[in-house]
Amino acid sequence: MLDYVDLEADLDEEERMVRDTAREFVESEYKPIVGDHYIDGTFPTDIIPKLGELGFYAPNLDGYGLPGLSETAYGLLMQELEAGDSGLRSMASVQGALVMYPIHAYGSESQRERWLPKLGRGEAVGCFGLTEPEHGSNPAGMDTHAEADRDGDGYVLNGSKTWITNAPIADVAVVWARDRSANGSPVRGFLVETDRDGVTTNEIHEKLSLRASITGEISLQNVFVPEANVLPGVSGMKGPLSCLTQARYGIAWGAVGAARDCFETAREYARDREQFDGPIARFQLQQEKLAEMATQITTAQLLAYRLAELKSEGRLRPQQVSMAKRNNVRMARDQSRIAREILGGNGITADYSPMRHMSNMETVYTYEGTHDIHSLILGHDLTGIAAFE
Ligand code: TGC
Ligand code: FAD
Repeated sequence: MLDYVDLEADLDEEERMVRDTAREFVESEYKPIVGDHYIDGTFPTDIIPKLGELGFYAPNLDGYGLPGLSETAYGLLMQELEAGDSGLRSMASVQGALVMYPIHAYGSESQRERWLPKLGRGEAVGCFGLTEPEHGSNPAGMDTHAEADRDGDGYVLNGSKTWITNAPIADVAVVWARDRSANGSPVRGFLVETDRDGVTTNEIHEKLSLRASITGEISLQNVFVPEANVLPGVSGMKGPLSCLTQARYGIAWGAVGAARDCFETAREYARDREQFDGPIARFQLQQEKLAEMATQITTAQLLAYRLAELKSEGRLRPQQVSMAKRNNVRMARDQSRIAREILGGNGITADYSPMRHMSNMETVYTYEGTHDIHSLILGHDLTGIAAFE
């Protein structure tokens, strides 16, 4: 596997073990089935507990049965899962970074005890409801709101969320809503069990990207949740945005995995495929493509490794994560297309991964903050002038 500047040399035993376990799972159990799931537009839900058994949900958190692995180990895990498919990494990202992280960081003790062990084992599935039909890049404009219940023992939620990964199969949704009963209507996080009266989730079927992942809507109509279901530790947009930083970190690593899988597929194909009486890998035009891919992947990998160092030292800034998400996903989007080119006609089939990765990258380029939004976050950081509006 491509590791051009020998980053492996700096990994400890535990990090190698996590990487190898994930790689082995992806190669032997996931790659053989992903093509069919992609064509059918399904996710293999039977592997959800298996991913839990392997410790793939939030392994960088500790307590509640979670191992507290290093940020590098977590990044390597995301890299290996996305080498399989962005839908597989999404499953782990949403469960770990967007559902378990806020419960761990902002939840009450009883919320943590109730949900973290089950979510960690894959016995329950969570989803993260931030985006709304009219509020995507600007979630602060959200319409979903909570009013104090008349009896004063909870809240009534109304609103709708869309493009929510795993909503149709989730047991619990972390729903971000404006608390109209508090001064200034701050955004709060609510743990909403999906079997509550008034909750409906519909699947979005017409996707041409991230097909091996379940995506849906959440409709909330006069849904009562008790006070005990509110995340007590955070108020304001910092709540959801801090979760996004965790997930974007995983995506910065994951995109490298998808691009690496495209590179390895293209390299092998170029060596095997013969035209004009020899392998196409002997043509300078093809070698230039492989050289550029390897260089782009390696530089993206270096950025991801540096983020891990900063994160483990507690010095990582969200803007640095934006730079890596923006750069590494654009890299994977561009390089997956080049890999597809090297595969010729075969490259458009589900027998090979590059076109699937290329199509997935349209989603990854868009979710967790579009490429444009990350440009603006960086522009703001670099100039001190916000250009969002
Ligand atoms: P702003 O006024 O800038 O900040 C509000 C408060 O939040 C803090 N903050 C952050 N904290 C941690 N991480 C971040 N990335 C943070 N960004 C901001 C900030 O310091 C402030 O704190 P405080 O204490 O002063 O209150 O917030 P804003 O509402 O103006 O945000 C602007 C903007 C455009 C950057 C933000 O809205 C944004 O990032 N928009 C993009 C939306 C987005 O990424 N949506 C993703 C939805 S989830 C998803 O896509 C899951 S895909 C899952 C999968 O399948 O993998
Ligand atoms: P819009 O915000 O409408 O943007 C449309 C275009 O306008 C984009 O090109 C954007 O870059 C540009 N634009 C917007 N604002 C500006 C600006 N200020 N300056 C310049 N250009 C701008 N969300 C969740 O909450 N939970 C999930 O689990 C989840 N999973 C997803 C899964 C999939 C498959 C997809 C596709 C999306 C998912 N999302 C999820 C939603 C995702 O985060 C949003 O799609 C994303 O934030 C963009 O919002 P939007 O689609 O409404 O686009």
